[in-house]
Amino acid sequence: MKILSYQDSGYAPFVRRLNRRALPEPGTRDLVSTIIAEVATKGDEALFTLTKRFDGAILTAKTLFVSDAEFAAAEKAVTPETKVAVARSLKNIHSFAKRSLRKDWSAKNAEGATVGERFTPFDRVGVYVPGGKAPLVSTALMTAGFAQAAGVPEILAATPCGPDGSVNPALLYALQAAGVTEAIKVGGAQAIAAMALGTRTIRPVDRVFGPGNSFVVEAKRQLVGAVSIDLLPGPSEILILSDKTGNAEFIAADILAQAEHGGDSIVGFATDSKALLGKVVKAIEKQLPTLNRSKYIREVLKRGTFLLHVKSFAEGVSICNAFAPEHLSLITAEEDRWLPLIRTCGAIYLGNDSPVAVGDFLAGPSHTLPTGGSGRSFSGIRADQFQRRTSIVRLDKESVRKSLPVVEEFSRIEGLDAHGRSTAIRLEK
Ligand code: HSO
Ligand code: ZN
Repeated sequence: MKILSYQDSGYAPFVRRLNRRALPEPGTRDLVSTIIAEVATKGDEALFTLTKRFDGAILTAKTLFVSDAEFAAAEKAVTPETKVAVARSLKNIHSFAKRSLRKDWSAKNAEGATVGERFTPFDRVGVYVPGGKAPLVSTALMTAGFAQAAGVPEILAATPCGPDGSVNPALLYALQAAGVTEAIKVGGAQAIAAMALGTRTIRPVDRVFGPGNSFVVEAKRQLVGAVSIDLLPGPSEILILSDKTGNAEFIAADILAQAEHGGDSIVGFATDSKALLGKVVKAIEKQLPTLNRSKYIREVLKRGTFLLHVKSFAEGVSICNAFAPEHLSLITAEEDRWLPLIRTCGAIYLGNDSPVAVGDFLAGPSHTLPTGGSGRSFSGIRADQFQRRTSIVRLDKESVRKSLPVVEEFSRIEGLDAHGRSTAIRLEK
Protein backbone atom coordinates (compact mmCIF):
# COMPACT_ATOMS: atom_id res chain seq x y z
CA MET A 1 0.00 0.00 0.00
CA LYS A 2 1.20 3.44 -0.84
CA ILE A 3 0.70 5.66 2.21
CA LEU A 4 1.40 9.35 1.74
CA SER A 5 0.84 12.49 3.74
CA TYR A 6 0.60 15.98 2.26
CA GLN A 7 3.79 16.70 4.20
CA ASP A 8 5.76 14.07 2.24
CA SER A 9 7.89 15.12 -0.70
CA GLY A 10 6.40 12.42 -2.97
CA TYR A 11 2.85 13.58 -2.28
CA ALA A 12 2.45 16.40 -4.81
CA PRO A 13 3.74 14.44 -7.84
CA PHE A 14 1.67 11.42 -6.84
CA VAL A 15 -1.52 13.47 -6.53
CA ARG A 16 -0.80 15.11 -9.89
CA ARG A 17 -0.61 11.67 -11.52
CA LEU A 18 -4.07 10.81 -10.17
CA ASN A 19 -5.45 13.20 -12.79
CA ARG A 20 -5.58 10.45 -15.38
CA ARG A 21 -6.63 10.06 -18.97
CA ALA A 22 -7.94 6.67 -20.04
CA LEU A 23 -5.61 5.76 -22.93
CA PRO A 24 -4.71 2.28 -24.18
CA GLU A 25 -1.18 0.87 -23.91
CA PRO A 26 0.38 0.65 -27.40
CA GLY A 27 0.89 -3.13 -26.98
CA THR A 28 -2.77 -3.65 -26.12
CA ARG A 29 -3.86 -1.48 -29.01
CA ASP A 30 -1.82 -3.44 -31.54
CA LEU A 31 -2.81 -6.88 -30.26
CA VAL A 32 -6.48 -5.92 -30.25
CA SER A 33 -6.39 -4.55 -33.77
CA THR A 34 -4.82 -7.82 -34.94
CA ILE A 35 -7.57 -9.79 -33.20
CA ILE A 36 -10.30 -7.63 -34.74
CA ALA A 37 -8.76 -8.07 -38.19
CA GLU A 38 -8.68 -11.84 -37.69
CA VAL A 39 -12.33 -11.99 -36.69
CA ALA A 40 -13.24 -9.70 -39.59
CA THR A 41 -11.52 -11.90 -42.17
CA LYS A 42 -11.82 -15.42 -40.74
CA GLY A 43 -15.06 -15.12 -38.73
CA ASP A 44 -16.05 -18.21 -36.73
CA GLU A 45 -12.72 -19.93 -37.46
CA ALA A 46 -10.89 -17.03 -35.79
CA LEU A 47 -13.15 -17.34 -32.75
CA PHE A 48 -12.33 -21.05 -32.46
CA THR A 49 -8.57 -20.47 -32.78
CA LEU A 50 -8.49 -17.54 -30.34
CA THR A 51 -10.68 -19.32 -27.78
CA LYS A 52 -8.33 -22.30 -27.93
CA ARG A 53 -5.35 -20.00 -27.45
CA PHE A 54 -6.74 -17.75 -24.67
CA ASP A 55 -9.27 -19.94 -22.83
CA GLY A 56 -7.95 -23.41 -23.67
CA ALA A 57 -11.39 -24.50 -24.88
CA ILE A 58 -12.29 -26.28 -28.11
CA LEU A 59 -15.36 -24.69 -29.66
CA THR A 60 -17.11 -25.75 -32.84
CA ALA A 61 -20.02 -24.37 -34.85
CA LYS A 62 -22.20 -26.63 -32.70
CA THR A 63 -20.90 -25.50 -29.29
CA LEU A 64 -20.24 -21.81 -29.98
CA PHE A 65 -23.69 -20.82 -28.70
CA VAL A 66 -25.06 -21.86 -25.32
CA SER A 67 -27.69 -24.46 -26.22
CA ASP A 68 -31.29 -24.56 -24.99
CA ALA A 69 -30.36 -27.74 -23.13
CA GLU A 70 -27.53 -25.94 -21.32
CA PHE A 71 -29.85 -23.09 -20.31
CA ALA A 72 -32.41 -25.62 -19.06
CA ALA A 73 -29.78 -27.60 -17.13
CA ALA A 74 -28.54 -24.38 -15.52
CA GLU A 75 -32.03 -23.51 -14.39
CA LYS A 76 -32.27 -26.95 -12.75
CA ALA A 77 -28.82 -26.71 -11.19
CA VAL A 78 -29.17 -23.40 -9.35
CA THR A 79 -30.58 -23.29 -5.84
CA PRO A 80 -33.83 -21.56 -4.88
CA GLU A 81 -31.73 -19.03 -2.95
CA THR A 82 -29.89 -18.08 -6.14
CA LYS A 83 -33.19 -17.63 -7.93
CA VAL A 84 -34.48 -15.36 -5.18
CA ALA A 85 -31.28 -13.28 -5.21
CA VAL A 86 -31.48 -12.86 -8.99
CA ALA A 87 -35.18 -11.94 -8.81
CA ARG A 88 -34.64 -9.38 -6.06
CA SER A 89 -31.75 -7.75 -7.87
CA LEU A 90 -33.70 -7.63 -11.15
CA LYS A 91 -36.68 -6.10 -9.40
CA ASN A 92 -34.60 -3.13 -8.24
CA ILE A 93 -32.84 -2.86 -11.60
CA HIS A 94 -36.15 -2.73 -13.46
CA SER A 95 -37.72 -0.09 -11.26
CA PHE A 96 -34.55 2.01 -11.37
CA ALA A 97 -34.42 1.57 -15.16
CA LYS A 98 -38.03 2.62 -15.60
CA ARG A 99 -37.29 6.04 -14.17
CA SER A 100 -34.48 6.76 -16.58
CA LEU A 101 -36.24 5.48 -19.69
CA ARG A 102 -37.07 8.35 -22.04
CA LYS A 103 -40.62 8.99 -23.17
CA ASP A 104 -41.78 10.37 -26.52
CA TRP A 105 -42.59 14.07 -26.43
CA SER A 106 -43.74 16.76 -28.80
CA ALA A 107 -44.10 20.52 -28.58
CA LYS A 108 -44.52 23.58 -30.83
CA ASN A 109 -41.49 25.61 -31.84
CA ALA A 110 -41.50 29.40 -32.18
CA GLU A 111 -42.93 29.22 -35.74
CA GLY A 112 -45.69 26.83 -34.70
CA ALA A 113 -44.14 23.66 -36.19
CA THR A 114 -44.57 20.47 -34.20
CA VAL A 115 -41.22 19.07 -33.05
CA GLY A 116 -40.47 16.16 -30.79
CA GLU A 117 -38.55 12.99 -30.09
CA ARG A 118 -39.47 9.37 -30.42
CA PHE A 119 -37.69 6.61 -28.54
CA THR A 120 -37.47 3.03 -29.74
CA PRO A 121 -35.42 0.23 -28.24
CA PHE A 122 -32.42 -0.96 -30.21
CA ASP A 123 -33.32 -4.04 -32.29
CA ARG A 124 -30.37 -6.09 -31.17
CA VAL A 125 -27.71 -5.39 -28.57
CA GLY A 126 -24.66 -7.25 -27.33
CA VAL A 127 -23.69 -7.50 -23.67
CA TYR A 128 -20.30 -8.67 -22.54
CA VAL A 129 -19.99 -10.44 -19.20
CA PRO A 130 -16.40 -11.01 -18.07
CA GLY A 131 -15.43 -14.45 -16.78
CA GLY A 132 -11.80 -14.79 -15.83
CA LYS A 133 -11.36 -14.08 -12.16
CA ALA A 134 -14.93 -14.67 -10.90
CA PRO A 135 -18.28 -15.65 -12.41
CA LEU A 136 -19.81 -12.16 -12.44
CA VAL A 137 -23.43 -13.22 -12.22
CA SER A 138 -24.52 -9.77 -11.08
CA THR A 139 -22.91 -8.24 -14.17
CA ALA A 140 -25.30 -10.23 -16.36
CA LEU A 141 -28.17 -8.47 -14.56
CA MET A 142 -26.47 -5.07 -14.45
CA THR A 143 -26.17 -5.04 -18.26
CA ALA A 144 -28.87 -7.23 -19.82
CA GLY A 145 -31.40 -6.32 -17.10
CA PHE A 146 -31.42 -2.74 -18.40
CA ALA A 147 -31.84 -3.92 -22.01
CA GLN A 148 -34.76 -6.01 -20.85
CA ALA A 149 -36.33 -3.02 -19.09
CA ALA A 150 -35.98 -0.97 -22.26
CA GLY A 151 -37.76 -3.65 -24.28
CA VAL A 152 -34.83 -4.69 -26.50
CA PRO A 153 -36.14 -7.74 -28.37
CA GLU A 154 -32.79 -9.41 -29.12
CA ILE A 155 -30.03 -9.53 -26.54
CA LEU A 156 -26.86 -11.39 -27.46
CA ALA A 157 -24.55 -12.13 -24.52
CA ALA A 158 -20.89 -13.08 -24.77
CA THR A 159 -18.95 -14.62 -21.93
CA PRO A 160 -15.81 -16.77 -21.87
CA CYS A 161 -16.15 -20.47 -21.14
CA GLY A 162 -13.86 -22.66 -19.07
CA PRO A 163 -11.35 -25.05 -20.70
CA ASP A 164 -14.11 -27.71 -20.71
CA GLY A 165 -16.40 -25.40 -22.70
CA SER A 166 -18.82 -24.86 -19.83
CA VAL A 167 -20.22 -21.63 -18.40
CA ASN A 168 -21.15 -21.18 -14.72
CA PRO A 169 -24.81 -22.27 -14.29
CA ALA A 170 -25.75 -19.33 -12.05
CA LEU A 171 -24.43 -17.00 -14.75
CA LEU A 172 -26.48 -18.80 -17.41
CA TYR A 173 -29.53 -18.64 -15.19
CA ALA A 174 -29.04 -14.89 -14.64
CA LEU A 175 -28.56 -14.24 -18.36
CA GLN A 176 -31.81 -15.95 -19.10
CA ALA A 177 -33.66 -14.18 -16.29
CA ALA A 178 -32.41 -10.86 -17.67
CA GLY A 179 -33.93 -11.54 -21.09
CA VAL A 180 -30.86 -12.69 -23.01
CA THR A 181 -32.02 -14.38 -26.22
CA GLU A 182 -28.67 -15.88 -27.36
CA ALA A 183 -25.28 -16.38 -25.73
CA ILE A 184 -21.88 -17.17 -27.20
CA LYS A 185 -19.11 -18.78 -25.17
CA VAL A 186 -16.45 -16.38 -26.34
CA GLY A 187 -14.53 -13.83 -24.27
CA GLY A 188 -11.99 -11.07 -24.81
CA ALA A 189 -11.51 -8.73 -27.74
CA GLN A 190 -12.61 -11.48 -30.12
CA ALA A 191 -16.06 -11.54 -28.49
CA ILE A 192 -16.51 -7.81 -28.95
CA ALA A 193 -15.37 -8.07 -32.58
CA ALA A 194 -17.79 -10.94 -33.21
CA MET A 195 -20.74 -9.02 -31.78
CA ALA A 196 -19.86 -5.82 -33.62
CA LEU A 197 -18.96 -7.29 -37.01
CA GLY A 198 -20.85 -10.57 -37.05
CA THR A 199 -19.65 -13.88 -38.47
CA ARG A 200 -21.33 -16.58 -40.53
CA THR A 201 -23.20 -17.84 -37.46
CA ILE A 202 -23.38 -14.68 -35.34
CA ARG A 203 -25.60 -11.83 -36.48
CA PRO A 204 -24.06 -8.45 -35.62
CA VAL A 205 -25.61 -6.19 -32.98
CA ASP A 206 -26.38 -2.46 -33.05
CA ARG A 207 -24.67 -1.53 -29.81
CA VAL A 208 -22.22 -3.25 -27.47
CA PHE A 209 -22.43 -2.96 -23.67
CA GLY A 210 -20.52 -4.24 -20.70
CA PRO A 211 -17.27 -4.21 -18.76
CA GLY A 212 -14.09 -6.16 -19.35
CA ASN A 213 -10.33 -6.29 -19.09
CA SER A 214 -8.08 -3.91 -20.98
CA PHE A 215 -8.41 -5.96 -24.20
CA VAL A 216 -12.20 -5.88 -24.11
CA VAL A 217 -12.23 -2.16 -23.39
CA GLU A 218 -9.78 -1.49 -26.24
CA ALA A 219 -11.81 -3.63 -28.64
CA LYS A 220 -14.91 -1.59 -27.86
CA ARG A 221 -12.97 1.61 -28.43
CA GLN A 222 -11.65 0.43 -31.80
CA LEU A 223 -15.04 -0.82 -33.00
CA VAL A 224 -16.91 2.44 -32.46
CA GLY A 225 -18.35 3.29 -35.84
CA ALA A 226 -19.19 -0.29 -36.71
CA VAL A 227 -21.37 -0.16 -33.59
CA SER A 228 -21.98 2.32 -30.82
CA ILE A 229 -20.96 1.50 -27.28
CA ASP A 230 -22.10 2.28 -23.77
CA LEU A 231 -18.87 3.42 -22.14
CA LEU A 232 -15.41 2.06 -21.41
CA PRO A 233 -15.74 0.18 -18.13
CA GLY A 234 -12.51 -1.50 -17.02
CA PRO A 235 -11.24 -2.97 -13.75
CA SER A 236 -13.06 -2.05 -10.53
CA GLU A 237 -12.15 1.12 -8.64
CA ILE A 238 -13.08 2.78 -5.41
CA LEU A 239 -12.07 5.99 -3.74
CA ILE A 240 -13.17 6.52 -0.17
CA LEU A 241 -13.13 10.11 0.99
CA SER A 242 -13.79 10.49 4.68
CA ASP A 243 -13.46 12.99 7.46
CA LYS A 244 -12.89 11.90 11.02
CA THR A 245 -16.44 10.54 11.29
CA GLY A 246 -15.59 7.52 9.09
CA ASN A 247 -15.74 4.06 10.64
CA ALA A 248 -12.28 2.51 10.14
CA GLU A 249 -13.53 -1.09 10.13
CA PHE A 250 -16.20 -0.35 7.50
CA ILE A 251 -13.76 1.61 5.35
CA ALA A 252 -11.21 -1.22 5.51
CA ALA A 253 -13.93 -3.71 4.58
CA ASP A 254 -14.92 -1.67 1.50
CA ILE A 255 -11.28 -1.34 0.46
CA LEU A 256 -10.79 -5.11 0.74
CA ALA A 257 -14.07 -5.82 -1.06
CA GLN A 258 -13.11 -3.90 -4.18
CA ALA A 259 -9.50 -5.14 -3.97
CA GLU A 260 -10.77 -8.71 -4.14
CA HIS A 261 -11.57 -8.12 -7.82
CA GLY A 262 -7.79 -8.41 -8.29
CA GLY A 263 -5.91 -7.60 -11.49
CA ASP A 264 -5.69 -3.91 -12.31
CA SER A 265 -8.31 -2.84 -9.78
CA ILE A 266 -7.56 0.41 -7.98
CA VAL A 267 -8.39 1.26 -4.40
CA GLY A 268 -7.87 4.65 -2.79
CA PHE A 269 -8.57 6.23 0.54
CA ALA A 270 -8.23 9.92 1.33
CA THR A 271 -8.86 11.57 4.65
CA ASP A 272 -8.02 14.75 6.48
CA SER A 273 -7.81 12.77 9.71
CA LYS A 274 -4.40 11.27 10.42
CA ALA A 275 -5.86 9.23 13.27
CA LEU A 276 -8.47 7.64 10.97
CA LEU A 277 -5.78 6.80 8.41
CA GLY A 278 -3.82 4.89 11.05
CA LYS A 279 -6.91 3.01 12.18
CA VAL A 280 -7.82 2.04 8.61
CA VAL A 281 -4.33 0.62 7.99
CA LYS A 282 -4.65 -1.48 11.15
CA ALA A 283 -8.15 -2.63 10.25
CA ILE A 284 -7.00 -3.73 6.78
CA GLU A 285 -4.20 -5.80 8.32
CA LYS A 286 -6.63 -7.32 10.80
CA GLN A 287 -9.37 -8.19 8.30
CA LEU A 288 -7.22 -9.39 5.41
CA PRO A 289 -6.24 -12.80 6.81
CA THR A 290 -9.91 -13.66 7.41
CA LEU A 291 -10.75 -13.39 3.71
CA ASN A 292 -10.67 -16.13 1.05
CA ARG A 293 -9.27 -14.15 -1.85
CA SER A 294 -6.24 -12.79 -0.02
CA LYS A 295 -4.05 -13.65 -3.01
CA TYR A 296 -5.97 -11.25 -5.29
CA ILE A 297 -6.32 -8.69 -2.53
CA ARG A 298 -2.60 -8.64 -1.72
CA GLU A 299 -1.85 -8.07 -5.38
CA VAL A 300 -4.10 -5.00 -5.49
CA LEU A 301 -2.89 -3.72 -2.11
CA LYS A 302 0.64 -3.92 -3.44
CA ARG A 303 0.18 -2.42 -6.89
CA GLY A 304 -3.11 -0.51 -6.97
CA THR A 305 -3.74 0.95 -3.52
CA PHE A 306 -3.10 4.40 -2.13
CA LEU A 307 -3.94 5.90 1.25
CA LEU A 308 -3.63 9.66 1.49
CA HIS A 309 -3.57 12.06 4.38
CA VAL A 310 -4.88 15.18 2.63
CA LYS A 311 -4.34 18.72 3.81
CA SER A 312 -8.05 19.52 3.94
CA PHE A 313 -11.37 17.99 2.97
CA ALA A 314 -11.60 20.51 0.13
CA GLU A 315 -8.32 19.12 -1.26
CA GLY A 316 -9.80 15.62 -0.97
CA VAL A 317 -12.78 16.74 -3.05
CA SER A 318 -10.57 18.20 -5.76
CA ILE A 319 -8.43 15.02 -5.85
CA CYS A 320 -11.66 13.07 -6.25
CA ASN A 321 -12.85 15.19 -9.18
CA ALA A 322 -9.46 14.88 -10.88
CA PHE A 323 -9.21 11.13 -10.29
CA ALA A 324 -12.82 10.47 -11.38
CA PRO A 325 -13.18 7.12 -9.62
CA GLU A 326 -15.71 4.52 -10.66
CA HIS A 327 -17.13 4.51 -7.11
CA LEU A 328 -16.78 7.20 -4.50
CA SER A 329 -17.68 6.48 -0.92
CA LEU A 330 -18.23 9.85 0.74
CA ILE A 331 -18.29 9.94 4.51
CA THR A 332 -18.55 13.34 6.14
CA ALA A 333 -20.48 15.19 8.79
CA GLU A 334 -20.89 17.98 6.22
CA GLU A 335 -22.49 16.08 3.37
CA ASP A 336 -24.63 19.02 2.24
CA ARG A 337 -21.52 21.10 1.86
CA TRP A 338 -19.32 18.64 -0.05
CA LEU A 339 -21.64 16.43 -2.08
CA PRO A 340 -22.70 19.19 -4.52
CA LEU A 341 -19.03 19.81 -5.35
CA ILE A 342 -18.37 16.25 -6.51
CA ARG A 343 -18.97 15.79 -10.22
CA THR A 344 -16.90 13.14 -11.97
CA CYS A 345 -17.59 9.84 -10.17
CA GLY A 346 -19.56 7.02 -11.77
CA ALA A 347 -21.47 6.38 -8.55
CA ILE A 348 -21.46 7.97 -5.12
CA TYR A 349 -22.16 6.02 -1.93
CA LEU A 350 -23.11 8.18 1.01
CA GLY A 351 -22.31 7.69 4.67
CA ASN A 352 -20.91 4.95 6.85
CA ASP A 353 -23.69 2.48 6.15
CA SER A 354 -23.58 2.31 2.34
CA PRO A 355 -21.35 -0.58 1.27
CA VAL A 356 -20.45 -0.52 -2.42
CA ALA A 357 -21.13 -4.26 -2.47
CA VAL A 358 -24.87 -3.61 -2.10
CA GLY A 359 -24.72 -1.48 -5.23
CA ASP A 360 -22.59 -4.15 -6.94
CA PHE A 361 -25.35 -6.69 -6.41
CA LEU A 362 -28.79 -5.18 -5.99
CA ALA A 363 -29.37 -1.53 -5.13
CA GLY A 364 -30.71 -0.65 -8.58
CA PRO A 365 -28.26 1.51 -10.54
CA SER A 366 -25.99 -0.44 -12.88
CA HIS A 367 -22.63 -1.38 -11.41
CA THR A 368 -21.18 -1.03 -14.91
CA LEU A 369 -19.54 2.35 -14.50
CA PRO A 370 -16.79 4.45 -16.07
CA THR A 371 -13.26 3.66 -14.89
CA GLY A 372 -9.73 4.81 -15.65
CA GLY A 373 -10.70 8.47 -15.28
CA SER A 374 -13.35 8.21 -17.99
CA GLY A 375 -16.02 9.36 -15.49
CA ARG A 376 -15.15 12.85 -16.69
CA SER A 377 -16.71 12.07 -20.06
CA PHE A 378 -18.99 9.04 -19.60
CA SER A 379 -21.62 7.86 -17.17
CA GLY A 380 -22.60 4.35 -16.14
CA ILE A 381 -24.98 2.05 -18.04
CA ARG A 382 -28.51 3.45 -18.05
CA ALA A 383 -31.75 2.16 -19.46
CA ASP A 384 -32.04 5.04 -21.93
CA GLN A 385 -28.79 3.96 -23.58
CA PHE A 386 -30.80 1.05 -24.93
CA GLN A 387 -33.15 3.47 -26.69
CA ARG A 388 -32.56 4.97 -30.09
CA ARG A 389 -33.83 8.51 -30.32
CA THR A 390 -35.30 9.98 -33.47
CA SER A 391 -36.44 13.55 -33.86
CA ILE A 392 -39.76 14.38 -35.53
CA VAL A 393 -40.83 17.55 -37.35
CA ARG A 394 -44.21 18.43 -38.85
CA LEU A 395 -45.20 21.78 -40.39
CA ASP A 396 -48.43 23.20 -41.72
CA LYS A 397 -48.91 26.12 -44.14
CA GLU A 398 -48.90 28.64 -41.31
CA SER A 399 -45.64 27.44 -39.79
CA VAL A 400 -44.06 27.21 -43.25
CA ARG A 401 -45.03 30.85 -43.81
CA LYS A 402 -43.50 31.92 -40.53
CA SER A 403 -40.32 29.87 -41.13
CA LEU A 404 -39.76 31.05 -44.69
CA PRO A 405 -37.91 34.34 -44.07
CA VAL A 406 -35.34 32.57 -41.91
CA VAL A 407 -34.96 29.69 -44.37
CA GLU A 408 -34.45 32.18 -47.20
CA GLU A 409 -31.83 34.09 -45.26
CA PHE A 410 -29.85 30.91 -44.47
CA SER A 411 -30.22 29.78 -48.09
CA ARG A 412 -28.74 33.07 -49.21
CA ILE A 413 -25.81 32.96 -46.74
CA GLU A 414 -25.00 29.34 -47.51
CA GLY A 415 -25.50 29.81 -51.24
CA LEU A 416 -28.03 26.95 -51.36
CA ASP A 417 -30.96 28.37 -53.31
CA ALA A 418 -32.73 25.01 -53.72
CA HIS A 419 -33.25 24.95 -49.96
CA GLY A 420 -35.13 28.25 -50.07
CA ARG A 421 -37.09 27.15 -53.14
CA SER A 422 -38.16 23.87 -51.49
CA THR A 423 -39.76 25.85 -48.72
CA ALA A 424 -41.30 28.69 -50.73
CA ILE A 425 -42.94 26.20 -53.11
CA ARG A 426 -45.17 25.02 -50.28
CA LEU A 427 -46.93 28.39 -50.25
CA GLU A 428 -47.54 28.61 -54.00
CA LYS A 429 -50.88 27.71 -55.52
N1 HSO B 1 -17.42 -3.86 -8.35
C1 HSO B 1 -17.57 -4.33 -9.71
C2 HSO B 1 -18.89 -5.01 -9.95
C3 HSO B 1 -19.04 -6.35 -9.29
N2 HSO B 1 -18.71 -6.63 -8.02
C4 HSO B 1 -19.55 -7.50 -9.81
C5 HSO B 1 -19.03 -7.87 -7.77
N3 HSO B 1 -19.52 -8.42 -8.83
C6 HSO B 1 -17.41 -3.15 -10.68
O1 HSO B 1 -18.23 -2.10 -10.38
ZN1 ZN C 1 -17.44 -5.42 -6.83
